[in-house]
Amino acid sequence: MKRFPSKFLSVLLGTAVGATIASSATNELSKVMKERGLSEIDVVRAAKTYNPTGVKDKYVVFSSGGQSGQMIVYGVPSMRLLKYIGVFTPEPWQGYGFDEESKKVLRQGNIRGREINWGDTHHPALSETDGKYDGKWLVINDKANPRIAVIDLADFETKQIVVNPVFKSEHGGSFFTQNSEHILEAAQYAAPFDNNYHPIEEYKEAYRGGVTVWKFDPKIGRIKPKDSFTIEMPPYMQDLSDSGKGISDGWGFTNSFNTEMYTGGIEIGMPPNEAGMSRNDTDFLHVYNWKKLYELSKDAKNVKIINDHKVIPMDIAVKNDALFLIPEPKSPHGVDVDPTGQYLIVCGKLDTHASVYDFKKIKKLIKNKEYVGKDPYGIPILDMKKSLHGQVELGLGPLHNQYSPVDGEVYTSLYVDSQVVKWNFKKLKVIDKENVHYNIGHLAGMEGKTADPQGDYIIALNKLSIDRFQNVGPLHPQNHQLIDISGKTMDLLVDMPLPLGEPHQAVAIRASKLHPHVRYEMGTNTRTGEQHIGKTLAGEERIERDGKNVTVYATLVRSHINPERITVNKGDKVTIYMTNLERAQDETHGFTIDNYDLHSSLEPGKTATLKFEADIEGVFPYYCTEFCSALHLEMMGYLLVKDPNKKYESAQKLKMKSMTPEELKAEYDKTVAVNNSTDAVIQSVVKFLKDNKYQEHKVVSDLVTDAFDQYNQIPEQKKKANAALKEGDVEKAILFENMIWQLMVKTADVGIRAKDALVRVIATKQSSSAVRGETAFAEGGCNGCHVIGKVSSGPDLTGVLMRHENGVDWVSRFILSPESMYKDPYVKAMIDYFNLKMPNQHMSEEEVDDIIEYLKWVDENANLF
Ligand code: CUK
Ligand code: CUA
Repeated sequence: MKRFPSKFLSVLLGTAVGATIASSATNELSKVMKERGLSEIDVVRAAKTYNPTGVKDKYVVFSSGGQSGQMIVYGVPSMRLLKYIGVFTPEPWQGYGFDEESKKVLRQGNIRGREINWGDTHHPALSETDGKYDGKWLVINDKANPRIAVIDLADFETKQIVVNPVFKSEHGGSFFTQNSEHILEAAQYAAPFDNNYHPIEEYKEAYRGGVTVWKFDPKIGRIKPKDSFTIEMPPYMQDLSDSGKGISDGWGFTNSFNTEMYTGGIEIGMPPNEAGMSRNDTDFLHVYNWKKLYELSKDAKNVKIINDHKVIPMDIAVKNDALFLIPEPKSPHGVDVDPTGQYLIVCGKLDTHASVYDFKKIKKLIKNKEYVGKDPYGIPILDMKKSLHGQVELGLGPLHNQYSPVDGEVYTSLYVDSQVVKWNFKKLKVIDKENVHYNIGHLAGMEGKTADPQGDYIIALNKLSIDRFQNVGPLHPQNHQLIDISGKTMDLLVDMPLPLGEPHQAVAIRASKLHPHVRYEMGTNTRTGEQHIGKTLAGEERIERDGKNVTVYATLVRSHINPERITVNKGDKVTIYMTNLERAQDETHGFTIDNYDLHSSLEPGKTATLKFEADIEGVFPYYCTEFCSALHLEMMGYLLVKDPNKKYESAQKLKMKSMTPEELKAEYDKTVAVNNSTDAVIQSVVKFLKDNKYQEHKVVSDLVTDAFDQYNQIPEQKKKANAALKEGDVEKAILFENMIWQLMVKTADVGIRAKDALVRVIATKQSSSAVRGETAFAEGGCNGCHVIGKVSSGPDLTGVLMRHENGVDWVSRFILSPESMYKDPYVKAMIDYFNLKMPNQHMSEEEVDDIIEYLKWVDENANLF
């Protein structure tokens, strides 16, 4: 046997593992490494990110979807994609923007009456309690069309979009305050607050920047626009922001650029914006007391109403000591408050330094009214040097920061250098640098901007992916790189291409903090959380007509849509309420009508509405769009639209030969017999489940509940079958018996899943060798003839090791070289009985050892098969 030359494998495999197992795995591993050209460190990195099937991630990342106007959800450390969430953009899979309920949410994002169907999402934020993530709500901004959306983490659906009433673009959003009472949103490109024309020459007088302080109700997860206000600010281009926490709670911080108030004009021979907007050595950090301003905003005399929205003018804010400016190195980008709230780090794209401001110093200057001057709008300016804790040279193009659980440690992205730098902002010392691929923007730490950063990993959100992935054309995917920060120095583990827009920022939360539900209460309008007016239970399905308005109350359940025919007149206005009656997990049904540009996704318990005008005559199939069951294709019906002004000739009825009464009776008997034997199988599964106390295991008992949901519908169908039989309608009785069989199949389907799940929980744990053995058994095709627990085209292997003297030896020899044993009297008898010879599958010795381990495990749990 070949030995792997290095020691690291024994570390990898754990010292407790037996030598044989280790050496066989070692062999395999060294083969794979050679074939794929992997180094030892590659394998270690792979092991740090690999999730075996069924194993879940420790962290969940919510990434902005950039220009897709969506959100991207993925896991860390596996970097496996979990979901896209439709936010500012219609998303057909989720029915988002196609059913009435979600359309209502999407259309809240209309601006001045215009439908907007995309967004430039930048900064997601998770709701906080005491500065720590609570896993309840997620918000994200749209830079292009200044809006903020709220997503409910109970179901990962978008519930609200609010348009900023005064900004024309924004960027410094969205940032939750430490108890999610408010969300800060700063403008980007200064513009008039009203919606009128103002010549660019009046830039300084009529154009404005600002920060909107949205009121948020963390109990219901909605922004309250009426209770929100905007702080007017000079037409400096406000940029990223952060809200204070701990000792700076109540305060907000917003960077800016273009304090030059330059307005460009290449077309008239002026130098371009990029030159004029970066002329000054410093720009201004805005420091404001949003808490005080919020109280002030409640009094009408402190606010101007613009576009139906409260605005606190600059002079009111200044008069109340609630708005200040501090110089900061030119063209800054990120401002990030540390976990205690005392320090804020400002990074400038054009400065190699990070500037660490000390809020205690800032507060003292404010208290003593120690100003170095005022800006042209009368806002007091604090001394930069006296506000600073210090500055550190980090490298070229520092942008954004994420904190570590180690006191004073922070990670900063270097855009130009394409590096992540780890440094200490208290001691003002650089500790470590890690190269990443080209042009990192944000970086995402694990809860790295909360009061409770977790460390472990950091993700570099790179702008370019040149040469990293398979070329998919000139538009490249983004590249998120996972970095292990648990050691002394950083270690880049893996790249993940993100194929959906340019995500600027991502936030990561411990998976254990998320508790989304798997089903809705029956008849829920999921976008409002309320009972839906169209909620329809089994037996309540109907079609109502009121003049030209047709309302359909429909249900969906495996595997039919009720009703299955909807006939309307051309020109009718049709409303279809659909309720998914399923209680079983993951039993979503989709619903569409061909040619109508409609789609809905109905998760268990959800009610949604499709509305349309039946404006063209014809026959339109409708169907379920999720492959939900074996009879999914049959889950369909017809919308028939007829023209009331037309006469239709009925087609000649085709004369079909019908069955004789004897034939019908025979078919009926056969159907009933099949049902009876299917029921016997179900009963045996039920007995097994009961004998093994399935109720004690939540996963199993949930499945059993799902199974009985199906099974309990049988008596109703049986009644109908018997009634039909009594009336002499054997044809109909057969169809109802068939329905019973469908219900039985669905019951058995879940029931067997429950049985498997139960076996998995109660069986003894498989050794890693037995696990490999089971795989070898399957991959070698052994299960083609040998079904554990059953005689099929080969003998049952339960107990095989005990059937023969020196069973282990005997079985090993037989697998390795069956031909040599065909003459053995026992083997000969078996060959005669099954009329089949055990073939040589050319297994290796290791595989045979593993299979033996697997068979031992089978014997230990023989009672379960
Ligand atoms: S911004 Cu894109 S890299 Cu919008 Cu936060 Cu800095
Ligand atoms: Cu329901 Cu397919």
